[in-house]
Amino acid sequence: MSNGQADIGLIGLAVMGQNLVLNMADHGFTVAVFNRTVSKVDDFLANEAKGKSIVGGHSIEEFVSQLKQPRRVMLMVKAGKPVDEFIEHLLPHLGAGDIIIDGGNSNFQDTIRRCAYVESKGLQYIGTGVSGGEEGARNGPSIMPGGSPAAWPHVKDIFQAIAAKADGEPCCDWVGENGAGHYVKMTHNGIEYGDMQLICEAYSLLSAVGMTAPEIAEVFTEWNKGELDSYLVQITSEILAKLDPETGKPIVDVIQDTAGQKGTGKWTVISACDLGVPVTIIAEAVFARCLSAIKSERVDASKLLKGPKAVFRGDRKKFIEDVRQALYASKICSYAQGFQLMRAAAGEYKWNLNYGGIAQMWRGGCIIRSQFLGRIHDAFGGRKKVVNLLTVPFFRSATRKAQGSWRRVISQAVKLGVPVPGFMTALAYYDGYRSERLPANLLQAQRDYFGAHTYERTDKPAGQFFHTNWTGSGGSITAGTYTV
Ligand code: NBP
Repeated sequence: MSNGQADIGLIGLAVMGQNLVLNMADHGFTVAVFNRTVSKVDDFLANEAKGKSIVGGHSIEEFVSQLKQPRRVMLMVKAGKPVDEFIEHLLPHLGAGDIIIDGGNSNFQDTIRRCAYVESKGLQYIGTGVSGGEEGARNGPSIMPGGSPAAWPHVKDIFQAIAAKADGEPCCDWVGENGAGHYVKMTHNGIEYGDMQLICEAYSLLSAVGMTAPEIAEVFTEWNKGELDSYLVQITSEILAKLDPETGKPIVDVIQDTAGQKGTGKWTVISACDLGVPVTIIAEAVFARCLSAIKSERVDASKLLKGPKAVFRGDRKKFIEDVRQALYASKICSYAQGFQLMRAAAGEYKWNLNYGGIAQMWRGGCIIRSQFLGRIHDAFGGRKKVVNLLTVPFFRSATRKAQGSWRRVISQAVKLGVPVPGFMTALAYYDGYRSERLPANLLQAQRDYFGAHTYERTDKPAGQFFHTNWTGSGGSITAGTYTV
């Protein structure tokens, strides 16, 4: 192949990069590749890429010379410093209008900074979320691009061709300016943490009433046929059914109960705190992983701290249905919180997010893909303004139907001493969100008592602030108002 013919270049030949390149080649695009460890370029060309429309460079210069103009260079490298380093290596070899795309799990704040920097050099920048892991990258991921709007028409055909499809529509569309794509991907990952935690709590409750992993696998298989139909429920049933070839036991029973995390859930919660949005289910999911990680402390504490002696004596079949409803209602709350978070971020960072479009992007290819996202897509149809998904008729009726079960499950968990932080915080959010009056009146009084922070009154217009001289000795001086 002659130089300058590749439609796109990709740097970073690890699991995601290689599979994306093969996916692009399958869709008729010519792809140039490069990697820090250059020997991986030759290995790839000689093996997986053999006979396909894929070329390789042994230096950045050679790689760039293989690209059509405007040059499109996608980075699929480890998030963080490697992205900044590659941008610096690339800039001297690229020109006005060329496009640098970061497809890794970068922090959206880094993407905002990099987008401004690359644009200041006369180039275009895209920060895009890519979800679906190895399998998604190969056969159709969910792709969430944001950055320089003028770059989108130049990558749209490639991205939409390689993306997953749901009802024939690509799970990829333009998200918004600068860090919007990576923000939406971060929120996706946060929601993924929530979904996984809620599923684990359902499994934990069913185990606590005496069910074995293969029995619970069957329950998940059934659940996957209804409202909970999703990739994560499907793989959960497969995981629970799998036996360990060494011991013959269910493999989940021999896997250590300490969870890892790479940080996108934590970023979601940090952003939620910054924006003042209660994403309590994702927060509990992050903290549940933290609690799981202190295994040796838990082992010691298990010998010291006693729980209830209760055993389950109810109807197991009814309980299984109650758990299903509790899982469904909690999941609705988690997505309601996630979309509230994106709405607040859109206001803060001036992004014009299309929430129905985001639900569509998540319907296929990614880890949280589900039938349920189709309902969310419909709820936002035609860019309908939705303050909170909980108030949409479909979800209102679903939570109303589920709440008896939800409350019974949590009561049972408390009686049995089974931790279900996700279910509990979801219900607390539901009850809090539907409360016309919360005990924050007392909280404001406390703040005013010790810090003269003032309060508003129910019988006076909002925006007027009052202070009480609670002890008779504090005087009428008030503290400056601050938020958070
Ligand atoms: P990794 O995140 O493991 O990154 C490997 C690539 O980064 C290799 O090309 C490696 O080059 C390069 N690299 C590293 Br490591 N340090 C570097 C440095 N200091 N300078 C330059 N290059 C460096 O690969 P991955 O799992 O394919 O993920 C790629 C991106 O996609 C990441 O941001 C990841 O978070 C994101 N992502 C991953 C998944 C997944 O399921 N794995 C899913 C969705 C998104 P080398 O070959 O020379 O070491």
